[in-house]
Amino acid sequence: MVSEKSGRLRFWVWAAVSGVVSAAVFLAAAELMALLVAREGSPILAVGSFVIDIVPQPFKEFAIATFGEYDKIALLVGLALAVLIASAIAGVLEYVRPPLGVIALGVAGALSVAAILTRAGAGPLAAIPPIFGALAGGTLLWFLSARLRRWAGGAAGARAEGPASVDRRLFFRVSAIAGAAAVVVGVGARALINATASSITAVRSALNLPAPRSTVTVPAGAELDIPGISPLFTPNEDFYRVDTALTVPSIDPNTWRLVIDGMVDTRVELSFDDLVGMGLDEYAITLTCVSNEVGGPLLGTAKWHGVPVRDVLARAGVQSGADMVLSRSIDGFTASTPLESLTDDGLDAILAVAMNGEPLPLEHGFPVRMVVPGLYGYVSATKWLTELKVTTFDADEAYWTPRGYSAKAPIKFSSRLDTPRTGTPVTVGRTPLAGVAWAQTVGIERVEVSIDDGDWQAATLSTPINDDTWVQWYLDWDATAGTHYVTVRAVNKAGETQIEERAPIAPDGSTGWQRSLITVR
Ligand SMILES: Nc1nc2c(c(=O)[nH]1)N[C@H]1C(S)=C(S)[C@@H](COP(=O)(O)O)O[C@H]1N2
Ligand SMILES: [Mo]
Repeated sequence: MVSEKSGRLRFWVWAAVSGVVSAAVFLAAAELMALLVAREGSPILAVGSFVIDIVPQPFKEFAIATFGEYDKIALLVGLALAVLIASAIAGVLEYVRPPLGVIALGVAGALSVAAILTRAGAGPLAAIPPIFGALAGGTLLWFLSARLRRWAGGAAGARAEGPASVDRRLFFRVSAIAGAAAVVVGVGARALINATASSITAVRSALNLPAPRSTVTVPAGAELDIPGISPLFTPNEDFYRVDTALTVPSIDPNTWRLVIDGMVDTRVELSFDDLVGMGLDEYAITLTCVSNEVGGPLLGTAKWHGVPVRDVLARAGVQSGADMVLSRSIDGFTASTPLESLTDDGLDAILAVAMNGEPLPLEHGFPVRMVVPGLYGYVSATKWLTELKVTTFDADEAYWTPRGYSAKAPIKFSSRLDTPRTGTPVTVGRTPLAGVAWAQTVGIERVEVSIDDGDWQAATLSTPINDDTWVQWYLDWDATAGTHYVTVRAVNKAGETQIEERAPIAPDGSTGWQRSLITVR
């Protein structure tokens, strides 16, 4: 004999299951429609991107600090858990107080429509997937819940055969079929949507970029041979990635256009061939993220092939009064770059099409991105570039400006110890202390090391390629047993010493000297 209470609990569990199955059908139906009519109409991605855009800054920093480059996967897992719990509740609601559960699904559909239509580049068709999904999920929940209530009613009447068992069988059969169909259709539709990305991967592989007219000269002694030091050029697959894109945009270079507009004499539209036809040159530039903590990993150096932004802007003719270029990505991200950082003759601000000898990897902005020496990425390094709007800081605002970061952000020069690392003990004896230091556009004059807060010792520098790239440094150390503090600081070619005082990454970049605890045994 089951007690009446556990009997009732059983139906609540099945009610929760009916909610989860209906939500799965909602999402799968929406993915199918997204595949057929409007890719940007996927509720999962739109709601995820919406959350990325609205979560408060401290939470974002926490996510990056905790999950690192897996922050987006963490977000999707969190979102999936929230959907699971909410849909189970909707199932129970529909069971005890119909039509509250169906109404909840309708609200979820309406919120998805809002999240989708407020995203950059979403047409009205993009509302179809969530509406279709909500209709499919809502209908299923209504049906399953009605079967469940009749089955429960029949079971309470203690009839073994008859209508109750018909409802029970229908409930299970329809739940199982709908659940399985949702998984197959949802996963299949997502896979097909992702296949677009792989077709762009194929286009990228087949792309034959002309050789650059000039190449970077790497002087002898530019790269130190010390195990554990950052290589002079960061391989593309090891290059840090930071962006707000939940899925990597897939842009076909054959249909890509760059629009130069705003305060210009003539609005200009360039195709990929137009841009490449202007002639490519090679530039070595170190990119740095404002989110890089002292001693952190969020920077890298590459050889970029590209065209000076100044030449591209000249085609449109910049009008007087402008002081900023708002660069826009296909996904709506924008960066505000001071006009003079792009037009000054001595600065190599470029539109890059290649990174370390190959077309830009998709995650790094294929087919065209900006690279500006001396400015943090969020105010300059727009990936998947589609527009350069010549404007003013008074008139326009970039993505991160209302989110707690400065509109202008030159890189604060800094230095890092790469080896040895805290937590990786070294053996007693001679050990090189080594790392990198960067002061883009100014150059590094000197790197100094202090062991156990003793005198500052000058490290040996690698021969710099130019002032826009980092230099490597090392200092031979006679490591004695025990624990030691190693502190590093740089001096730039303007004679300034790296700022000692600690500052957080917001609003315009961290400062401080890296002080590492090294164990020797
Ligand atoms: N479209 C787009 N471009 C972007 C970003 C972004 O979020 N979206 N992030 C910027 C930031 S914060 C940095 S630090 C650099 C990082 O470039 P990477 O991912 O190629 O290293 O890209 C910049 N360009
Ligand atoms: Mo960044």
